[in-house]
Amino acid sequence: MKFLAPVILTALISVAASGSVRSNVCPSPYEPLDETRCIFVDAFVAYTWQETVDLCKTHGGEILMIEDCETFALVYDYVRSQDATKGKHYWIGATDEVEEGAWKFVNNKPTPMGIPFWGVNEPNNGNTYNCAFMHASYNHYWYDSQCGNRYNPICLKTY
Ligand SMILES: [Ca+2]
Repeated sequence: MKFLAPVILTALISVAASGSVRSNVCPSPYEPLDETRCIFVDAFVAYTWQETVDLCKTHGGEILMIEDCETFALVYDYVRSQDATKGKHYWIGATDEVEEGAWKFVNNKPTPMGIPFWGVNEPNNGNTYNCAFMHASYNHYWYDSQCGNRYNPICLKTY
């Protein structure tokens, strides 16, 4: 058994690795995020919030919506692990344009508030800051901003 263990371990690792390689099912320009979702990050062209919503629809997906910690961690790791992407601000598909302080995603679900999603005391800029983005200088925690600012887009698409 002492000599068998590494063989079994190697076999398990190769099964796990082949199970996670799903690049063939995410259409370009998307790459795999996890077992059910593809991600597209454009680190080179900045858009307004509404332009980002429209861009993602054009690419058959939706502007980034983060409804749980696991998704935040996956997106965070994806963005922070690449030199081209880690220094940029990214729009999130959350807005309080309709009712000040009532943050909702573009799919109309409520946006999670507080830790570990938003920056300290965010969102805090009232009626003129109605769109959310991930702030590159603050560990990509969420901040409110003017929707007409230009930040980089992240789109998600289910397989
Ligand atoms: Ca607001």
